[in-house]
Amino acid sequence: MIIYGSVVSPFVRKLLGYLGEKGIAFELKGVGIGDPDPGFRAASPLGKMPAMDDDGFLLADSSAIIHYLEAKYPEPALIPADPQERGRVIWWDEFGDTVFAACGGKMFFNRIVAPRFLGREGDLAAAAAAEAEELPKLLDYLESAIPASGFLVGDRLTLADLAAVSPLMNIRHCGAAADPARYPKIAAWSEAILARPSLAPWIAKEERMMAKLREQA
Ligand SMILES: N[C@@H](CCC(=O)N[C@@H](CS)C(=O)NCC(=O)O)C(=O)O
Repeated sequence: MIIYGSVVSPFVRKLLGYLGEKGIAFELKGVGIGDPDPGFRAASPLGKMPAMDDDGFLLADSSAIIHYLEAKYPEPALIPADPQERGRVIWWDEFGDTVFAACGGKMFFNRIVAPRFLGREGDLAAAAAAEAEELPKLLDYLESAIPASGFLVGDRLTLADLAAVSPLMNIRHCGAAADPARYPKIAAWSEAILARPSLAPWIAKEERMMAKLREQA
């Protein structure tokens, strides 16, 4: 199976963690925004990452790919069968992919992607507004919702944890990591999820990339 994407995309990071937790073998083919790679363009009609080629079956969108894989490889279940748990997992997947990724994206795109990868100025006012006005509300909600189990849904890792933790990395790359004094539960939960063997090597790789970018600046 080929996965197209970049390790710094929140949607790709979520999928990489999912694949690792499921033990599904894959090859990551690195592509950037607007990449002309024909395999990527065929798999992703809108040119967005991630996209997948599973032995000729092409699919784009992190959640679409994950639902396909969950049906194909049911164990271990990362989308629970229990109706209430399933509903809450999908809630967190939406939270991660929509409001949280959008807020982190305004910060990460305008401060890092535009100037460093696309060679143009980012909208720094939009990044600052997202950090000042959107981020605190989202972090306050997340802090209030992390249960004592250390997992967002039930007492084991699910897609919920991968989806909600992923945009935090982009925010962290912008130097705006959640303050552990104000957000102790987010700090402990995110540290534990990001340290899992499914994610840790990818996180180390993207941190090396970010360090290199800072050196070049
Ligand atoms: N809902 C999609 C979002 C994918 C997405 O927006 N990916 C971004 C990178 S983080 C992208 O490829 N943007 C390029 C573009 O919009 O042209 C998913 O979950 O995969």
